[in-house]
Amino acid sequence: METKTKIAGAELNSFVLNASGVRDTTLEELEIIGKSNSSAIVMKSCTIEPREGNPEPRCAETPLGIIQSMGWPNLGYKKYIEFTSLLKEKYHKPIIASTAGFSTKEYKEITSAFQNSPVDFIEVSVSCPNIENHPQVGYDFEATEELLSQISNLGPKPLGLKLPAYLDFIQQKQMAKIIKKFGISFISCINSIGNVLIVDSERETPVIKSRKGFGGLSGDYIKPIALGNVRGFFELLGGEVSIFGVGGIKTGQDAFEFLLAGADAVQVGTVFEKEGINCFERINRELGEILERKGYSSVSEAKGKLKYL
Ligand code: RRO
Repeated sequence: METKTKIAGAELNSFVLNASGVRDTTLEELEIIGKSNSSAIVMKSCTIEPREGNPEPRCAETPLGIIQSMGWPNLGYKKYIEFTSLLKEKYHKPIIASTAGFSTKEYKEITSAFQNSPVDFIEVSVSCPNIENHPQVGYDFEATEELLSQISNLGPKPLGLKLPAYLDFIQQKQMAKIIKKFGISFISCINSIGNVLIVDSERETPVIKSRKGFGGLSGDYIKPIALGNVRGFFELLGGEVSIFGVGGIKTGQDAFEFLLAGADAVQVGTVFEKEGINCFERINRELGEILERKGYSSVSEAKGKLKYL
């Protein structure tokens, strides 16, 4: 069964796409996503200048997920604008830019440039962990308002926010108010959970080197937290703002759980890293089978339909 869906009014031909940050930094990697069954191409969060990122080893897999402190390695936003034209022409699927910055001025320059590019959506990351002395903007509501007052009116393309995990409803409420105030079109819940530590007890060291072992956590560990954020925002935003569910989705059943919670589509990162491009077709097929077995005729029929006990 098809799993067509819509984000900010635009059609995606399936419910499953890649999440920013995994195998999406170089043109070669983006072309692999282009050829895959990912329903859009999400690009690595980019900064004004190219960055090499943090020292290696900066990423470690565990059976339940990944910890990483990549440090925003990317080619600089101008390259991603160049890539967008090429990718759109070749792969005919929506392209989502992901923006990062060290100041409002930088976010403004990058967002403005993407507004004047062929990109389809702009996902503004206010949740990048992993930079020394650079807090995640999304945990500072005043700073988020100030940022959005500068970048939410720079052009016609749908603007979204990649949010950090909120562990208290008051934080979700404050952010929902800001999302409505600035007419944000979509949100992506959640980024990896920042500043966790995984210890190798044999070596008596952290499992990654950068930032004394602190890193962002993804995969199975974070799925219930991501679900809680998707559901919280779905209720607060009344279904008016599109939601990408992100965090620990590796099967069609996971995708279905996010759909019930209120997601319009899901982005997959950790499973893409571990399994490769096959994951897009597989998760999508599994989701279609579940919908069919349960008698739903479309994704939209099941959206947000979580039943309370
Ligand atoms: O590059 C990174 O360290 C990174 C980014 Br920009 C992000 O948004 N989330 C993450 O877990 N790592």
